[in-house]
Amino acid sequence: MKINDTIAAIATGTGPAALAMVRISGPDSINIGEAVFSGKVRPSAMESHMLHYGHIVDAGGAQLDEAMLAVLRPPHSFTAEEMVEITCHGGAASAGAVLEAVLASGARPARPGEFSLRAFLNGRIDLAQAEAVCDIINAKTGAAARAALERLSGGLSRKVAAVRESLLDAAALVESMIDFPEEDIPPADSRALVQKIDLTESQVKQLLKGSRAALVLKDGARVVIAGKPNVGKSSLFNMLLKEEKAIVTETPGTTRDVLEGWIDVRGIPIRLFDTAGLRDTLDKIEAHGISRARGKLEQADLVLLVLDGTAQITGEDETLIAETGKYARLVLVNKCDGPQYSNNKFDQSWLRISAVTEEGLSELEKSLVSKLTDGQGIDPGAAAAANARQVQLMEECLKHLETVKSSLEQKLSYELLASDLKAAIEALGQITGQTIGEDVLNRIFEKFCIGK
Ligand SMILES: Nc1nc2c(ncn2[C@@H]2O[C@H](COP(=O)(O)OP(=O)(O)OP(=O)(O)O)[C@@H](O)[C@H]2O)c(=O)[nH]1
Ligand SMILES: [Mg+2]
Repeated sequence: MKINDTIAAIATGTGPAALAMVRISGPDSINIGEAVFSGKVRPSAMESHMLHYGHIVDAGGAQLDEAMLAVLRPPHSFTAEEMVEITCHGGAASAGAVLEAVLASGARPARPGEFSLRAFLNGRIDLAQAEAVCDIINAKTGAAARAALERLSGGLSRKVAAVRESLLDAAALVESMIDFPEEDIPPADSRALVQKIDLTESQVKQLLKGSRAALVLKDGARVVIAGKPNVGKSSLFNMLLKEEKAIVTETPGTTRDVLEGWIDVRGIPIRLFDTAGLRDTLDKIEAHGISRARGKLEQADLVLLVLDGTAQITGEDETLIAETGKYARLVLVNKCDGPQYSNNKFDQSWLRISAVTEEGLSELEKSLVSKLTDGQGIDPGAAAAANARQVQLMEECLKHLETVKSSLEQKLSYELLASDLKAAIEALGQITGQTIGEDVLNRIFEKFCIGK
């Protein structure tokens, strides 16, 4: 991919804001800055990374906005190219007018993710780091942002590169064996090869093992509260949301529509749903709500089935306990603050909570994290595959390593082994982008936002 033009975009979000930024990257950046900026210092004479006050003007010299301009000289810029950043007033009109002036002076509108693509193509960051840039922008909790920042600073890339290096060593060893008959190969070399393959396999497995936690941190999870009417679903929803969003009354069948809200549970962004109590009903509106509730259950990453500990467990509860068994779920016995109905038989694993006194909240949070991460817990510093592409490539790498191992066991030819080893190395290379096609790159970067 050749880069020889200059791109520009508004890098900040839409809507009213104090400030906005227009970003320019490419060989004409400073020339364009000269054309649109009027201030004490000309952009071509500016020191790198220093802000200068002035005005943005159109081709006729009319002032469009007050602004600060910085020149970022290569290679010390985000794209490693010559860049200019103009900070102007926020809101659609001002930044739009500045961008128009920049485009009129010769820049081309940037495509989504094109600044990051250039940073990647110019070797400033690798592909896993570029993906992390996107993850930081989309992070919904502090822990998710920290995990993405760790990937941007190369946490995952370094691990992947180290494994790839080991495999390259193994490949060199195999190449050296190809020309020799089996009996001439020192047993120590064969052992070293097996050891290297085993070690890399366990390292890749480790990176995959943490992926469930990394993915849930990045993408969040859908958690649906369900149960029969009046067990305290909406009270639990409000408690977790820390807001009286749902109507709570002592009348069964209060909630009709599905309600939702975002919560942060120990770093995991959770989209929480409150639903209508599940029961047989002749009420047409309630029946609509119940069918919506069932629809939500189908899409849930985790179901919180709520029971009422102060009342006798009914056939309706039993049916729901059986029915929701097919989902990932936690069963919660609510109202543990009240007088408990003594003849109920509850499973040991069911959590006792109170949506009124918040008893059991900490246990509930702990169980939520554990369920959603397959018992891994959340560690923003841990390196792990953090998107479907990385997971797929690591799985591909493992598949090839398995073949290498079975070829070794069956004493098949080293040529065959070398080609599987190469495929494993290539899969890892695609994670960081060392070996990757243009079409794949375009597919990855088009998911980014404009200006990044
Ligand atoms: N003592 C006690 N009462 C609770 C608790 N949780 C809910 N309640 C009461 O139980 C009643 C029903 O609560 P809701 O939260 O509306 O129950 P729901 O499951 O959403 O009910 P529907 O929307 O009708 O399906 C209300 O009177 C609540 O105040 C709890 O933990 N302890
Ligand atoms: Mg309710």
